[in-house]
Amino acid sequence: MAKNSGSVCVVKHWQDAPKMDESTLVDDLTRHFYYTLGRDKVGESQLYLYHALALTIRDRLVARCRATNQYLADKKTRKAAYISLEFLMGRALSNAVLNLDLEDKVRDALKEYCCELETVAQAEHDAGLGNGGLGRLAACFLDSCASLALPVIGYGIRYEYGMFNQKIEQGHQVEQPDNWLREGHPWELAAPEKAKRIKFSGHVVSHIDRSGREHREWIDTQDVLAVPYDVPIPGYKNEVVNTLRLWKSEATDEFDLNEFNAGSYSEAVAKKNLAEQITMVLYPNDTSENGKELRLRQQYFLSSASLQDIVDNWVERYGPSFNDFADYHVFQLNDTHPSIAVAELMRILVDDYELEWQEAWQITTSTMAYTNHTLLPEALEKWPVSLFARLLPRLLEIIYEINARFLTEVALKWPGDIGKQRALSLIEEGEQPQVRMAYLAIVGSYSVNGVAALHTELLKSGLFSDFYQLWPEKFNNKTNGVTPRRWLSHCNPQLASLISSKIGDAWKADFAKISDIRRYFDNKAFQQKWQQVKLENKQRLADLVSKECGVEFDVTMLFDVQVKRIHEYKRQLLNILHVIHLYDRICRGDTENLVPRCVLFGGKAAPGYYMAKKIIKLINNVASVINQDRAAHPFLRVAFLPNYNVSAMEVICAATDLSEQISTAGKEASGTGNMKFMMNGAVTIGTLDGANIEIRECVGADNFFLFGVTAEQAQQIRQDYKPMEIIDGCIELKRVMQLLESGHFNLFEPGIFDDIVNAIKCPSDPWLVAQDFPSYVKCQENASQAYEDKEHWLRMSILNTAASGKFSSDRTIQDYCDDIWRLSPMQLITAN
Ligand code: 21N
Repeated sequence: MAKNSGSVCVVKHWQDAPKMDESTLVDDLTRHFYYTLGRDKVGESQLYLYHALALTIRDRLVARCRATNQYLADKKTRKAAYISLEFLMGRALSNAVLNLDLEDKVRDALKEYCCELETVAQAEHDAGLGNGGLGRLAACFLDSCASLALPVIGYGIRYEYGMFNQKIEQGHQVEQPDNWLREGHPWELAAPEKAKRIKFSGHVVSHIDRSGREHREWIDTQDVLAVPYDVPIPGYKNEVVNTLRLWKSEATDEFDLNEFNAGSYSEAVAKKNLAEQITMVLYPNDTSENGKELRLRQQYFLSSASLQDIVDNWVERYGPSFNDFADYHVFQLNDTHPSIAVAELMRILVDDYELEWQEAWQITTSTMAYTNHTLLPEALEKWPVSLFARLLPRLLEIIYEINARFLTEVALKWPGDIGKQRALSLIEEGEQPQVRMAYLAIVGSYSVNGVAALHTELLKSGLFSDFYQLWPEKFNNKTNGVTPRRWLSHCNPQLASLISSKIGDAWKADFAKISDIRRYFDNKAFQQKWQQVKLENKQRLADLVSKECGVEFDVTMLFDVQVKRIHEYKRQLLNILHVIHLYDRICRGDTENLVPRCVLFGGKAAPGYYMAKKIIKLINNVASVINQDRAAHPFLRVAFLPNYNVSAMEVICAATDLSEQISTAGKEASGTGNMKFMMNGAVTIGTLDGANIEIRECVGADNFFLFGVTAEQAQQIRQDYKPMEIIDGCIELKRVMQLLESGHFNLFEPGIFDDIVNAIKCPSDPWLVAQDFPSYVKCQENASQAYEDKEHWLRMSILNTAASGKFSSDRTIQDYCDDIWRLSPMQLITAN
């Protein structure tokens, strides 16, 4: 400490980043274990060793984080903020060790404690702050942004409870709270001094100043504090450490003070609860909007805190002048969830900084960019105007103003067409008028993107076609990707080192290079090793399935896997019908060319999604009948793995032979699990949907099992769909339906699958399960025959990995950067 001239004590700037050599790592690990954590016995539990190691690694991250922040403070650079209600991060330790290039040294250091890195790493709880693809995409994007040295900050919510834990009881899903912070979260650093104040409720008053300008003031609000918790995001071997800033809600002090003074202790506490509720729990609804007030509070809380953070930083450094603000900022909205940010930025600029509407709108519409993740109509967010009026009255006024100006533009484009104005209005009229959040996002953004080629085309021709006619230049595609560090290097270390032994390891930072492995697809010795790795990964998964489900998987059998959120459009039902068909063949003795399979399912149903929960129950009942049948044992095993999450996928995707991507064409925006499987050498059985189409283009039609109708055909077929005729015309499906209806899988639970049976037979089944069943069964037979030919399958497997270069999120982020963000990589001077 150096004494300042005054009474303030200034900490001398910490010069030396902690050393990266093994002996310093051991020292730090020991110091954290004994002193930071106050423990003295190793071995009792891996938890404290995990914490000590995490703190040791965190020290190294914090040092680099400071360097990155220093760079950004010294240099006026254009930055992006990725604003998302979800970040499905999974575990952080191994990822940090990998990206800091500390793996060998950490392994050696842990030897002093007789521990394996893998076992210690398993003590970490998954950070499950997301539902599915959208949240995991955000996590992959952060890894890629840091690895490409791009100045990108993530903004999200620090949910106290993340995605629920799923148990299976008597075949039913049971949800349990995910208290992921209970044992501490060593990766975060709170910054209470940077807390922001978020307004809710109250009302708006108007006053005219001396120059005749009207000022709107939002007053008598019930404020909540947003406290930032920063999580470091290390780039891959490049010294960059970016930040994920997660906001926690807290009560403001005046709440307590005022009410304490009035003597109402309990009222004060009750209000504290209301404030702290905002970030208490992640909504687990996945693709369907849920319309709860608390959810809108979360959305505004995140949007306002994040924008205030950026604007405050700007004003601190450059003063309240916004001339070139838009040159230095872009806000990427992860779906419509944070789209209230459009109106909030207007509020900040117009109300807080007194910009003219035109100027503020110019800034807003050159900084906001919106990503759409779904075409499902039930997922389109709408909020009742009445709720907005009560909770966010000033924002509703701003939305009305945006709408009025927008509708004059519509009237110019389509003169006299009142229908167009009604159709495009940000306000849906009706008994209960609603704010259309997607329209707000489109109107307020300079970029609107879909997440796979087909999806973007469908946005332009369907859902958003009027907007596309109005502003074709806004629309663009950014096909999703996943990070090859977590989804190959980390989760499949044996395959990674086999690949690197042939082509070096430059593919980890430049995944286009993975195609170099194609040269070896016909090489016998290489195929041998490839198969050996797959077998060992299959054994690792078999052990997990045995432990969690009590079902024995045989690694010589084909591993057929479908893991993802349970949803009718994803058609887990089609998959289980195929399983029932295989079982029927076994029962009939038709086993001559039956290729033995282990079929694995995993995924969570939204707690209120009745049909999805029925489907879980059906899968479990079918599994239990089949697994108990000795005749089926040599040919078929079926398991439902409870609590599918990021860490489970790390084991699963490395061990899969056949990846099930069987959504009704036109419904899955992209899919990203499909990419993780492909990277790890699984072959896809899939429809022409989402990114499957691009996967098939990359790997070649011969190395992809395609079935089912196209998105276009699906639309046609729905006009005059007759599932009963399909069932009558397909003996296999007829027998499957008979088995289902006979109660074979629910002998003691009569009627429980009636709704499923009826859904399949229903002419208005939007998912066309019966329609695609015959071609699916045929395609599965082709896959089985291909698997029988071991060499053929190995070639396909290698070719899939080799062709997966496009599906790195590094490529995706480079595309965002080139077309939307226009950021320059940071050039950090390396420390050690
Ligand atoms: C997915 F509960 N979209 S997960 C696509 F109200 N949307 O389905 C997938 F809070 N979630 O095809 C694509 O690969 C992936 O995004 C990445 O692009 C998802 C929406 C959602 C809606 C409501 C809620 C939560 C999430 C809730």
